[in-house]
Amino acid sequence: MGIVSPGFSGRRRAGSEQLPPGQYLVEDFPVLSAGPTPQVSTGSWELRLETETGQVRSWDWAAFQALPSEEITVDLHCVTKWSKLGTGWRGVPVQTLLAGAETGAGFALARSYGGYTTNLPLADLTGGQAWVAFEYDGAPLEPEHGGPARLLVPHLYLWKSAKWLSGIELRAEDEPGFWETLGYHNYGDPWREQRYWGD
Ligand SMILES: Nc1nc2c(c(=O)[nH]1)N[C@H]1C(S)=C(S)[C@@H](COP(=O)(O)O)O[C@H]1N2
Ligand SMILES: [Mo]
Repeated sequence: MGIVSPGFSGRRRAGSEQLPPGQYLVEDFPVLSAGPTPQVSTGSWELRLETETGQVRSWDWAAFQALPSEEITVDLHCVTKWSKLGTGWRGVPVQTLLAGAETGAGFALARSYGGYTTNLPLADLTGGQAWVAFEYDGAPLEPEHGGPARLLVPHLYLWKSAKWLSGIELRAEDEPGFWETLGYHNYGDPWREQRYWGD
């Protein structure tokens, strides 16, 4: 077991390379949800981090808001082929939530209010490439886009960015989440066009 430490940081691309293969640009912000929007009030909101040995930490809204957050501008790429460039968010780096957590886990499962799940390597949540975002475009994140707070992992297809985030479980073994079980790629790198199983 070790302490989670900062790793590599996300790739940066410029100019004509901004759109991954097979994607088209949108100017609006589509809403894609597999079910109804859960109504989660900040008064009852809780974010839970559980390690593979069962250690649990949790933050209520006030404790979460007291964490250092940062403004980020990132591109979004949905597996249904729309991309939106230069979106502005405020969020707490996942690295900050993990700081000091004793874990040797290689994987994480994000859980949402409403039951949605998605899996990813823990390394993709650290090193300044993933946030728990609670503002979009300078305003509180709207419920339809995942408010009060959502995971934001912009270097992977957007289904990995769990809306209405309720928890992150650190795991020794990988376990496919909602869309991954239904045939979406286990990793989902838009630059390698990893949309579905076998891509
Ligand atoms: N909890 C939850 N998170 C989710 C989803 C969902 O259905 N439920 N859909 C995913 C998919 S497929 C996409 S493309 C993005 C869409 O985010 P948006 O609605 O803010 O555009 O959310 C992702 N996160
Ligand atoms: Mo999606």
